[in-house]
Amino acid sequence: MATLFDFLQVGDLTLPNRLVMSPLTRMRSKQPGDIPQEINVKYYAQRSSAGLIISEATQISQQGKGYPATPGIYLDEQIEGWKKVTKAVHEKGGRIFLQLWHVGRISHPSHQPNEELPVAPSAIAAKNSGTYTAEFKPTSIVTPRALETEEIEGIVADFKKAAQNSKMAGFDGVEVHGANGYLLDQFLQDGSNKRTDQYGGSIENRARFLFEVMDAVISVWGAGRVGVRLSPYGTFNDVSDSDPEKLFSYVLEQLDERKIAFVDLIEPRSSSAGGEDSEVKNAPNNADIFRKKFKGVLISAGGYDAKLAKEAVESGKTDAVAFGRYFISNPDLPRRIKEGKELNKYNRATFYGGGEVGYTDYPFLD
Ligand code: 8OZ
Repeated sequence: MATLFDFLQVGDLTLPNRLVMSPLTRMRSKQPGDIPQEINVKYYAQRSSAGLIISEATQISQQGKGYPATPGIYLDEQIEGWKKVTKAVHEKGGRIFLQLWHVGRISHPSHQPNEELPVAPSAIAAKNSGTYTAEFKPTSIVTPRALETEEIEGIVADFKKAAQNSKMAGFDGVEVHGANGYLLDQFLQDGSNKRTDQYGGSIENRARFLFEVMDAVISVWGAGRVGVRLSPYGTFNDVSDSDPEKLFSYVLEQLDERKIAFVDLIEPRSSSAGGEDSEVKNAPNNADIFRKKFKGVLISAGGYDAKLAKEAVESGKTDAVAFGRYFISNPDLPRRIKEGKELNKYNRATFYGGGEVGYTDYPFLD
């Protein structure tokens, strides 16, 4: 029986525990320029006792941006900023992957190059999704423009370049963001993908873009330093599919063949991304449904507390558990869980934007 505090081999890395820090959008990079800065260095360094840190979602290009002050990994200054983060985490004995992100239709012209329309598989707006302008004013998203077939290889190239940049920035590997209704998920699921070219229609076609990206990123890092985040049955950002089990079974089988470091699966029971905490009743259990399709390391995320995490790892349901909200409010989360200590409460009002308050000022045990 494995426990939360046993080592775990994840691709080329050996993690000292199975508590992963989830990728967490915090919107606190230096403006203008979306550059990681000193408070970001401090925040990540504080959390370096995680078995693995996965960075906040980081846009691979200006076109991939959808929210204010999220960091990028396509400019030299951004690479320099990230270097300080990875150095500080490594000095404290931690490990950190960068999450590579393109938001697709979940954007607004104010974030796009030349105030153009955001791009998507099809010209269909996500319902009930919003974002903020650069000044943090709430704004609705817009109906996107469908990508031309010929444009897709350019985005794959942006992912590849971003993977190379993340290597220069000193990360230990990368996670491709294929979840939560952003660009790659918009292509996967047939509610948002109505294309008639080789990137739409059949499951194989809808998954083509994801695998072109995965293969490009693997060519840079090697499969042992690449993971992917997926959210089957998730509804955030208005994604839906007519047959999620069939779609994601295919995706996980294909990922299995590539022998990547891990798959990070979000459980649909937790629909808290962006909004209030809520529990989806009778949600399907992704770890149960998809574990047999992917034989490598599974990281499970979404709505875990210490007790649920312990049970999930000890029963073999998952290999590791990713914590989001509790890693925000507990920089020393692994120690607190190990010692059975109380967890600091998180304050949702300071999740997005701002400075050190609600970011680097959550207390350690001592
Ligand atoms: C909350 C707010 C903005 C972005 C995700 C990157 O859900 C996000 C995100 C979450 O994956």
